[in-house]
Amino acid sequence: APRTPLIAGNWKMNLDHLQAVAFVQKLHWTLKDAKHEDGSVEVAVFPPFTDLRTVQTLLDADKIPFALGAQDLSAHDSGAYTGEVSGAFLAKLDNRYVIIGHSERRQYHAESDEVVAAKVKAALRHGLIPVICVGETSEDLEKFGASAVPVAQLTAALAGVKADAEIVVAYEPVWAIGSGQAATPQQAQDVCATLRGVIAEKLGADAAAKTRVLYGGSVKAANIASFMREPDVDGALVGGASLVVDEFAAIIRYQK
Ligand code: G2H
Repeated sequence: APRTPLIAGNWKMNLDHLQAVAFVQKLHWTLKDAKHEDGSVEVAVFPPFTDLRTVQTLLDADKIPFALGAQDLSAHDSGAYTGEVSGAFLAKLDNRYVIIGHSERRQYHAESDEVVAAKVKAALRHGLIPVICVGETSEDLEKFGASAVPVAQLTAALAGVKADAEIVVAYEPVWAIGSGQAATPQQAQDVCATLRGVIAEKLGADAAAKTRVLYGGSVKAANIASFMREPDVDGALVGGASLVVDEFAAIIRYQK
Protein backbone atom coordinates (compact mmCIF):
# COMPACT_ATOMS: atom_id res chain seq x y z
CA ALA A 1 0.00 0.00 0.00
CA PRO A 2 1.33 3.44 -0.85
CA ARG A 3 -0.02 4.98 2.38
CA THR A 4 1.20 3.86 5.82
CA PRO A 5 -1.84 3.60 8.12
CA LEU A 6 -1.86 6.12 10.97
CA ILE A 7 -3.45 5.34 14.33
CA ALA A 8 -3.61 8.61 16.27
CA GLY A 9 -4.59 8.99 19.93
CA ASN A 10 -6.14 12.36 20.73
CA TRP A 11 -6.01 12.54 24.52
CA LYS A 12 -7.99 15.79 24.63
CA MET A 13 -7.79 17.32 28.15
CA ASN A 14 -6.82 14.07 29.90
CA LEU A 15 -3.64 12.72 31.58
CA ASP A 16 -1.24 15.14 33.26
CA HIS A 17 2.49 14.85 32.57
CA LEU A 18 3.08 12.27 35.31
CA GLN A 19 0.13 10.11 34.25
CA ALA A 20 1.41 10.47 30.69
CA VAL A 21 4.72 8.81 31.56
CA ALA A 22 3.02 5.79 33.11
CA PHE A 23 0.58 5.55 30.23
CA VAL A 24 3.14 5.75 27.42
CA GLN A 25 5.47 3.24 29.11
CA LYS A 26 2.63 0.78 29.65
CA LEU A 27 1.41 1.17 26.07
CA HIS A 28 4.92 0.57 24.77
CA TRP A 29 5.36 -2.62 26.84
CA THR A 30 1.94 -3.86 25.79
CA LEU A 31 2.84 -3.37 22.14
CA LYS A 32 6.22 -5.11 22.16
CA ASP A 33 6.49 -7.04 18.87
CA ALA A 34 3.37 -5.37 17.48
CA LYS A 35 3.38 -4.33 13.85
CA HIS A 36 4.04 -0.66 14.56
CA GLU A 37 7.54 -1.77 15.57
CA ASP A 38 8.24 -2.75 11.94
CA GLY A 39 6.79 0.45 10.57
CA SER A 40 3.72 -1.09 8.91
CA VAL A 41 1.47 1.08 11.10
CA GLU A 42 2.38 4.51 12.43
CA VAL A 43 1.25 5.33 15.97
CA ALA A 44 0.96 8.93 17.18
CA VAL A 45 -0.08 10.36 20.53
CA PHE A 46 -1.49 13.86 21.06
CA PRO A 47 -1.12 14.82 24.75
CA PRO A 48 -1.97 18.21 26.28
CA PHE A 49 0.67 20.95 25.82
CA THR A 50 1.94 20.63 29.38
CA ASP A 51 2.85 16.95 28.77
CA LEU A 52 4.76 17.39 25.52
CA ARG A 53 8.21 18.04 26.97
CA THR A 54 7.98 15.07 29.33
CA VAL A 55 6.61 12.69 26.71
CA GLN A 56 9.23 13.79 24.18
CA THR A 57 11.99 13.03 26.70
CA LEU A 58 10.52 9.58 27.39
CA LEU A 59 10.05 8.64 23.73
CA ASP A 60 13.60 9.72 22.99
CA ALA A 61 15.26 8.09 26.03
CA ASP A 62 13.50 4.72 25.67
CA LYS A 63 13.51 4.74 21.83
CA ILE A 64 9.73 4.34 21.77
CA PRO A 65 8.52 4.48 18.16
CA PHE A 66 5.45 6.69 18.64
CA ALA A 67 5.18 9.99 16.83
CA LEU A 68 4.30 13.01 18.93
CA GLY A 69 1.68 15.60 18.12
CA ALA A 70 -0.01 18.60 19.71
CA GLN A 71 -3.76 19.22 19.83
CA ASP A 72 -3.63 22.80 18.54
CA LEU A 73 -1.23 25.66 17.80
CA SER A 74 -1.30 29.42 17.31
CA ALA A 75 -1.74 30.90 13.87
CA HIS A 76 1.07 33.31 14.85
CA ASP A 77 4.78 32.57 15.25
CA SER A 78 5.54 34.71 18.33
CA GLY A 79 4.49 37.90 20.09
CA ALA A 80 1.74 39.31 22.27
CA TYR A 81 -0.72 36.40 22.16
CA THR A 82 -1.28 35.50 25.79
CA GLY A 83 -1.96 31.83 26.32
CA GLU A 84 -1.10 30.75 22.78
CA VAL A 85 1.56 28.21 21.74
CA SER A 86 3.73 28.73 18.64
CA GLY A 87 4.37 26.04 16.06
CA ALA A 88 8.06 26.95 16.45
CA PHE A 89 7.96 25.72 20.05
CA LEU A 90 6.18 22.51 19.03
CA ALA A 91 8.73 21.81 16.31
CA LYS A 92 11.57 22.23 18.83
CA LEU A 93 9.95 19.54 20.99
CA ASP A 94 10.07 17.05 18.08
CA ASN A 95 6.37 17.20 17.43
CA ARG A 96 5.66 15.67 14.03
CA TYR A 97 1.94 16.45 13.91
CA VAL A 98 -0.55 19.02 15.09
CA ILE A 99 -4.35 18.60 15.14
CA ILE A 100 -6.10 21.59 13.60
CA GLY A 101 -9.81 22.43 13.50
CA HIS A 102 -11.07 19.67 15.78
CA SER A 103 -14.83 20.08 16.15
CA GLU A 104 -14.36 20.84 19.86
CA ARG A 105 -12.17 23.85 18.88
CA ARG A 106 -14.71 24.91 16.24
CA GLN A 107 -17.62 24.55 18.72
CA TYR A 108 -16.23 25.80 22.03
CA HIS A 109 -13.56 28.22 20.79
CA ALA A 110 -15.37 29.59 17.76
CA GLU A 111 -12.63 28.57 15.33
CA SER A 112 -13.71 29.61 11.86
CA ASP A 113 -12.57 28.14 8.56
CA GLU A 114 -10.30 31.21 8.22
CA VAL A 115 -8.62 30.55 11.57
CA VAL A 116 -8.20 26.88 10.64
CA ALA A 117 -6.60 27.86 7.31
CA ALA A 118 -4.19 30.25 9.07
CA LYS A 119 -3.23 27.52 11.54
CA VAL A 120 -2.62 25.03 8.72
CA LYS A 121 -0.21 27.51 7.14
CA ALA A 122 1.49 28.13 10.50
CA ALA A 123 1.99 24.38 11.00
CA LEU A 124 3.52 23.95 7.54
CA ARG A 125 5.79 26.99 8.09
CA HIS A 126 7.30 25.17 11.06
CA GLY A 127 7.64 21.77 9.41
CA LEU A 128 4.70 20.24 11.30
CA ILE A 129 2.17 17.98 9.58
CA PRO A 130 -1.33 19.39 10.12
CA VAL A 131 -4.04 16.85 10.92
CA ILE A 132 -6.94 18.81 9.49
CA CYS A 133 -10.26 17.83 11.09
CA VAL A 134 -13.54 18.26 9.27
CA GLY A 135 -17.03 16.93 9.88
CA GLU A 136 -20.74 17.67 9.84
CA THR A 137 -23.11 18.05 12.79
CA SER A 138 -26.36 16.07 12.91
CA GLU A 139 -28.23 19.22 11.78
CA ASP A 140 -25.83 19.58 8.82
CA LEU A 141 -26.38 15.92 8.01
CA GLU A 142 -30.16 16.38 7.92
CA LYS A 143 -30.03 19.58 5.89
CA PHE A 144 -27.14 19.04 3.48
CA GLY A 145 -26.20 15.35 3.61
CA ALA A 146 -22.88 14.01 4.86
CA SER A 147 -20.27 15.53 2.55
CA ALA A 148 -21.21 19.16 1.92
CA VAL A 149 -19.88 20.65 5.16
CA PRO A 150 -16.68 18.52 5.32
CA VAL A 151 -15.95 19.41 1.68
CA ALA A 152 -16.42 23.13 2.36
CA GLN A 153 -14.27 22.96 5.50
CA LEU A 154 -11.45 21.11 3.74
CA THR A 155 -11.58 23.39 0.71
CA ALA A 156 -11.18 26.41 3.00
CA ALA A 157 -8.39 24.77 5.01
CA LEU A 158 -6.36 24.02 1.88
CA ALA A 159 -6.39 27.60 0.58
CA GLY A 160 -2.80 28.57 -0.14
CA VAL A 161 -1.38 25.09 0.66
CA LYS A 162 1.27 23.95 -1.82
CA ALA A 163 0.91 20.70 -3.76
CA ASP A 164 3.96 19.10 -2.11
CA ALA A 165 2.94 19.89 1.49
CA GLU A 166 2.46 16.86 3.72
CA ILE A 167 -0.93 16.93 5.38
CA VAL A 168 -3.31 14.46 7.04
CA VAL A 169 -7.08 14.83 6.87
CA ALA A 170 -9.43 13.47 9.53
CA TYR A 171 -13.12 13.02 8.82
CA GLU A 172 -14.94 13.23 12.14
CA PRO A 173 -18.72 13.45 11.92
CA VAL A 174 -19.64 15.54 14.98
CA TRP A 175 -22.61 13.29 15.77
CA ALA A 176 -20.20 10.33 16.12
CA ILE A 177 -17.72 12.02 18.48
CA GLY A 178 -17.70 10.65 22.00
CA SER A 179 -21.26 9.41 21.44
CA GLY A 180 -20.52 5.70 21.15
CA GLN A 181 -22.35 5.87 17.83
CA ALA A 182 -19.69 5.56 15.14
CA ALA A 183 -20.40 6.13 11.47
CA THR A 184 -20.80 2.96 9.43
CA PRO A 185 -17.73 1.90 7.45
CA GLN A 186 -19.64 2.74 4.25
CA GLN A 187 -20.48 6.26 5.49
CA ALA A 188 -16.83 6.80 6.43
CA GLN A 189 -15.63 5.45 3.10
CA ASP A 190 -18.01 7.65 1.09
CA VAL A 191 -16.94 10.90 2.77
CA CYS A 192 -13.24 9.97 2.93
CA ALA A 193 -13.30 9.23 -0.84
CA THR A 194 -15.03 12.55 -1.48
CA LEU A 195 -12.41 14.36 0.63
CA ARG A 196 -9.65 12.63 -1.34
CA GLY A 197 -11.33 14.11 -4.42
CA VAL A 198 -11.05 17.59 -2.85
CA ILE A 199 -7.33 16.98 -2.26
CA ALA A 200 -6.94 15.92 -5.90
CA GLU A 201 -8.71 19.03 -7.10
CA LYS A 202 -6.80 21.42 -4.82
CA LEU A 203 -3.34 19.83 -4.61
CA GLY A 204 -3.25 17.38 -7.52
CA ALA A 205 -3.45 13.63 -8.11
CA ASP A 206 -0.07 12.88 -6.50
CA ALA A 207 -1.06 14.55 -3.26
CA ALA A 208 -4.42 12.75 -3.28
CA ALA A 209 -2.70 9.38 -3.70
CA LYS A 210 -0.20 10.10 -0.89
CA THR A 211 -2.34 11.85 1.73
CA ARG A 212 -3.70 9.84 4.63
CA VAL A 213 -7.40 10.38 5.26
CA LEU A 214 -8.47 9.18 8.71
CA TYR A 215 -11.85 8.41 10.21
CA GLY A 216 -12.62 9.61 13.75
CA GLY A 217 -15.64 9.28 16.01
CA SER A 218 -16.18 6.49 18.55
CA VAL A 219 -13.45 4.26 17.09
CA LYS A 220 -12.69 1.28 19.33
CA ALA A 221 -11.06 -2.13 19.15
CA ALA A 222 -14.36 -3.73 18.10
CA ASN A 223 -14.86 -1.53 15.00
CA ILE A 224 -11.37 -0.48 13.83
CA ALA A 225 -10.93 -3.36 11.37
CA SER A 226 -14.22 -2.58 9.64
CA PHE A 227 -12.99 0.96 8.93
CA MET A 228 -9.51 -0.14 7.89
CA ARG A 229 -10.99 -2.48 5.26
CA GLU A 230 -12.31 0.57 3.38
CA PRO A 231 -9.97 1.67 0.57
CA ASP A 232 -10.07 5.40 1.35
CA VAL A 233 -9.78 5.14 5.14
CA ASP A 234 -6.07 5.24 6.02
CA GLY A 235 -6.29 5.20 9.78
CA ALA A 236 -8.16 6.56 12.75
CA LEU A 237 -8.20 9.53 15.09
CA VAL A 238 -9.17 7.97 18.40
CA GLY A 239 -10.37 9.91 21.45
CA GLY A 240 -11.86 8.06 24.41
CA ALA A 241 -10.49 4.65 23.44
CA SER A 242 -6.93 6.05 23.16
CA LEU A 243 -6.89 6.60 26.95
CA VAL A 244 -7.23 2.90 27.83
CA VAL A 245 -3.94 1.04 27.28
CA ASP A 246 -5.38 -2.36 26.33
CA GLU A 247 -8.07 -0.87 24.13
CA PHE A 248 -5.69 1.43 22.26
CA ALA A 249 -3.14 -1.40 21.88
CA ALA A 250 -5.88 -3.61 20.41
CA ILE A 251 -6.78 -0.83 17.96
CA ILE A 252 -3.13 -0.60 16.86
CA ARG A 253 -3.07 -4.40 16.43
CA TYR A 254 -6.20 -4.44 14.23
CA GLN A 255 -6.35 -7.16 11.60
CA LYS A 256 -8.18 -6.41 8.37
C1 G2H B 1 -13.33 12.39 17.89
C2 G2H B 1 -12.53 11.35 18.54
C3 G2H B 1 -11.06 11.76 18.59
P1 G2H B 1 -13.84 9.81 20.27
O1 G2H B 1 -13.19 13.64 18.58
O2 G2H B 1 -10.68 12.92 17.95
O3 G2H B 1 -13.01 11.15 19.85
O4 G2H B 1 -13.04 8.66 19.73
O5 G2H B 1 -13.90 9.84 21.77
O6 G2H B 1 -15.19 9.88 19.60
